[in-house]
Amino acid sequence: MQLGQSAANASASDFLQKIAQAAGALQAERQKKSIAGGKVSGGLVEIQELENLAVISDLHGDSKSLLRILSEIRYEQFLSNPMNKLVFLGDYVDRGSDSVGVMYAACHLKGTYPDSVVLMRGNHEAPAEFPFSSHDLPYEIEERFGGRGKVIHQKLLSMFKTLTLATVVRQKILLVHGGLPTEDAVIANFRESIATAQENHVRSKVLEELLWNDPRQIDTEQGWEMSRRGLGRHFGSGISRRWLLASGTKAIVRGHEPCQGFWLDHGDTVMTLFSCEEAYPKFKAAYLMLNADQLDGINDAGDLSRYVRFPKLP
Ligand SMILES: [Mn+2]
Repeated sequence: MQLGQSAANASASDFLQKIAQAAGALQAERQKKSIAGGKVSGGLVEIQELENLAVISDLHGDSKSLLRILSEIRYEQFLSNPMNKLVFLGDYVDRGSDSVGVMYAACHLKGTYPDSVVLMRGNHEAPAEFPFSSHDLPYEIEERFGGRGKVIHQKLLSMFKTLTLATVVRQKILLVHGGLPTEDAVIANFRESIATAQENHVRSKVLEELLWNDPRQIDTEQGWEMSRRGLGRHFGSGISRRWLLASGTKAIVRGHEPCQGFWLDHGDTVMTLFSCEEAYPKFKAAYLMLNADQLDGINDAGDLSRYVRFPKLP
């Protein structure tokens, strides 16, 4: 595919140009407070009107899986319609062999089709205050671009601050990278909490929880426990139910954990979706693809599972 070749041959200047275009598109939609068919409030995107929805989850530097999925959805045609939406759940980089290729493609898509593409933030695109591993992106950039690697990395870190933190699609689906924040006040005031999570990330846990939390069976009264990851929390089904009520949606879709393409939790209210294989050869890559009528028929994450697709091997 041409996009794959452009990414593979990109010079430092080419990559910087793609990053600048994506950053410009992200800033513009925040200033305008809108995207075709929906609105933008800081880190929160709410899409009301759309024709088709595709969701791609963690890629972790697996550009082959990304290009296969893009080719299956015939992305140039798909994204040329601003009412078709392609949402990325974050974790573009680290672990796989081609973080630069995946990041280049993601920036190209957002810069070229700003109304059709939602780029969400994963914990591998976290602010510098959160130490995490493995983080090989800076080394891959330096190896490929040498002396210009530092400025490329700086520009990426600054663009990461404006990636979307949660997406609500039509009173049906709530999309996050990791999971749902657990504090009562955050759930009660979820729009404002998500909209400002990046700006407040040092004094509040909302950003950390969105990027790191995992769904688990939890028996404690408070409905959550500390995560073994060292950052974030495990949230129980009570938290999931309260988020569905607060946001008026039917299903939560998140990435963050490898699985056989997808996995359901919390009585079919939460779907984990995963889109890479290279760094996780025991698991399968998958993506979601459905139209607005199919979306309107959804009553839980179990209903969504019939729209999970597994990209065919070449
Ligand atoms: Mn993750």
